[in-house]
Amino acid sequence: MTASSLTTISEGWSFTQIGGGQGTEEGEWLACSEFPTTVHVELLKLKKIPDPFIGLHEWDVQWIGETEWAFKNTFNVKVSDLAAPNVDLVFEGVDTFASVKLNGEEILQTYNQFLNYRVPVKKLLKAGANELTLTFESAFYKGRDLQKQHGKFALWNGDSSRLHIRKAQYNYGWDWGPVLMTVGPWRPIHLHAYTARIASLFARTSVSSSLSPSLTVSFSLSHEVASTASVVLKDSSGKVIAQESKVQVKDGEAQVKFEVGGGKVELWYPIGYGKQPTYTVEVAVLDEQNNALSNQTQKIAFRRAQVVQDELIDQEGRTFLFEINGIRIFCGGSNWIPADSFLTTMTPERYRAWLQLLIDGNQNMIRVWGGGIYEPDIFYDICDELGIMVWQDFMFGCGQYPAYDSFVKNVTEEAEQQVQRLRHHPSLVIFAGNNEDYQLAEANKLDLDYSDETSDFRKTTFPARHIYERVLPAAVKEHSDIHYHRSSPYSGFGKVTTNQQYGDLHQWNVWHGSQEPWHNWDILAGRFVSEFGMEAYPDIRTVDYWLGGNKAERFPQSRTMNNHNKADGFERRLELYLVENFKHAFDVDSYVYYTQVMQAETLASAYRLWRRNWRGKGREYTAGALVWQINDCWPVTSWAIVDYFLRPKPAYFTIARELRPFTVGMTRKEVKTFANERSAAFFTIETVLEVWGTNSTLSEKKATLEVTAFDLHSDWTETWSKEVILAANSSTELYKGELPGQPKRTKVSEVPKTIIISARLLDNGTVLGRYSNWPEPFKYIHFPDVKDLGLKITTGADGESVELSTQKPIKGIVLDVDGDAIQWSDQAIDLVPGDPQVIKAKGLKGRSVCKVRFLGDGSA
Ligand code: BMA
Repeated sequence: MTASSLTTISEGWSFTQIGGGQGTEEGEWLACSEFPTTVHVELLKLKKIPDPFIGLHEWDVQWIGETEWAFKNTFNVKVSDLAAPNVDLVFEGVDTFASVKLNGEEILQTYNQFLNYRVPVKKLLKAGANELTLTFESAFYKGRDLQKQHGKFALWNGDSSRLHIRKAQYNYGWDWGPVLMTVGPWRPIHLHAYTARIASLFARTSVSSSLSPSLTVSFSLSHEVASTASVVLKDSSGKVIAQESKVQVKDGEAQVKFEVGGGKVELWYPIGYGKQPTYTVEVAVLDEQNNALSNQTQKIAFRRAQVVQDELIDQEGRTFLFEINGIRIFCGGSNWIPADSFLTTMTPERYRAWLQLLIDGNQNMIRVWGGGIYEPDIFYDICDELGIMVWQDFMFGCGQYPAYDSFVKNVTEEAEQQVQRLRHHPSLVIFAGNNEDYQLAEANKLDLDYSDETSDFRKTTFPARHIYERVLPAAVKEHSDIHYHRSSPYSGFGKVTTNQQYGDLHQWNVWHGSQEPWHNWDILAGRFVSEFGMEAYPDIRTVDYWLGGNKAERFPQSRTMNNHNKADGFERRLELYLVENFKHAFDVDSYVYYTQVMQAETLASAYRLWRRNWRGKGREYTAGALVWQINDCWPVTSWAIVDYFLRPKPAYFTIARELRPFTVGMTRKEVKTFANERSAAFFTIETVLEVWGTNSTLSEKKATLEVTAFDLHSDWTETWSKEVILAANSSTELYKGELPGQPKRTKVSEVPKTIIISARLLDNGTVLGRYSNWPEPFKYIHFPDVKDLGLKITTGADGESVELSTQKPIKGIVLDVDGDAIQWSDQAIDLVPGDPQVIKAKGLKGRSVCKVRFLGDGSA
């Protein structure tokens, strides 16, 4: 018998537009430059279309999504392959509706971008040249047809026909993304010859409440063949931890249980709480003559992951928190959207660069949002390796999805495949049914009675409850041990999705909704805030990319700028938050700066205030904050904290400061006390300062809290310090009292002084954390003359760092140079006298910093 052989068909592909048209001549087959691939990517490389990321060109390529395309390949089959009892074609992913023909005969019709297809083709193959063609229909037209047949349903973002199509939903356009309907064989295609193959492998790790690990490996074969197997568990250095050979495969199935307790394996921890040891399970199936039939290797790890929903002390509701290996962890992280409109251009290096940004930014969780894709294996592999926890949505977003039979069958297959593909990743700690579909149902008053768990939801106006409450949880339960949550957000306990006491919350009342000031984040808190955000322009270089040299359009209100912001009412909203808070200029460079500082302030204060709510066991009032969003899929102004070209916005750094292991936070509030009940004219206003610290480590930390007050308009300062103990894995209140330097006021016309409070946590001189609190709104501040500030920026002797020092407090310093962007270690820096800061500047190469922006830099 033959061992299996897997050949990837990646060379010699060509493509054509059926019937010819705008891009190609009829019958003209163009060579593909790479494979897997999609049409836009190829046409762009051939310069047959303009770059849709520049100017208004997004709209010049819409015809591609409403045209038919074909891809073909002639591949060689060896006589030895044909000798195998089974030969299959394996399609790892097809986008989306293709008729697949082998030597002229249709072997497959694809219907779901997220599916993997395997087709037995031995009978149709011949030795030598064989021809494979994939002919694609327009997914958009297909969706319109299905919509006509089954109904038009409610949604936010995109075209309603998307609800019928199992294709990345953001392709239809989103409030941060262009309409780019990709088409083509977007994942590899292989020819697989074999006798029997391992059809499913489940290396089921489990860790008990006493943290004792166990491992059960089960697998099944595609065909029953008399065989035995060897199963080996190795550590990452290749050392064998446990093994069993001559495992009998009965009825095509086998199971092995390994004893891995007693220190044989180490547990996997999220970043900040321990190491990320991984192991491999190697299964080798042998026939009776001991010839290899099939091998499979899977990387695994041991960890206990739970979502804890316990009652709370002193507050209503329940926790929604992640406990890993018995440790309750505050999750500070990001939401993730697909990192490109053209997914085949994503490389492992780009994935790594993105995920490394999370680590460098002190983040520990990423949510793969439901309007994108189930990411490729490499994404989860890197998360496993780096210790990033993954929140995985199923791919449904912002819609009233249908649940007719063929649709349910389609998504059942998808869920089963994806759960089986992803379940072994230790990083994956939760599956959620969809993004905001319950919220949409509430907003649209669809049939949604949370107390009804038994009806046939398919007969209601919210049919997809059938999918989220039956189909998906069943798939997750049958094929994995991962926690299932019905939606993001979902409160549970009969509460609506906007409930702040139960479940997770998307807090959009800053920006969307009631457009609250960001200063209200504490009032707006939830048990786990899985989305919240604020927009800002990207790096000016990114803006210049999409302008494509069009100088006439280089102003914030231009048509081109507007096409590169897809959010409803974005001009009003950006300006609302700017005008309420900043005296600002409106030239494009200034608009980039002010929107970025505004975003940086908004987002940092959310993390600061919500981390304060992590108050120790039983008092985990807020257990997570995931910013909407870390990334972009094209060059755009959006809520992203890092732009399409991986250039961080200042908010990325201010969030990183709030997620350090130790931080110090402050609020100032004005407390007005009237002389008596009847009076409106007689009162005192006291400015109250509150200071707290946080500590994400598992041991308490002794530190010195140093508080210094400055008056922006005099030389007065005051400083005090005290020894404090930061409780382990929680926040600790450190001070509450009068704000130094600000006497009580008795009249509103008595303008408060511009007192800046700088607080630092010190550990024998090392700064563990720092934060400055400025009076707000910033727009009221009279900033000193730039020449009187005494700001010094000196390039370090290493040429790759700068030291900043000042004679007067300065807020929101953003540094830049001409030419290529520098990799800074910090931005939106608040600087005070006596506390110089050194910022790393990779790529500076000894130059001096020539662009410095800050509040009061004379631009406004
Ligand atoms: C959320 C997301 C996205 C959207 C974002 C910004 O609710 O789930 O659908 O892009 O808001 O509006």
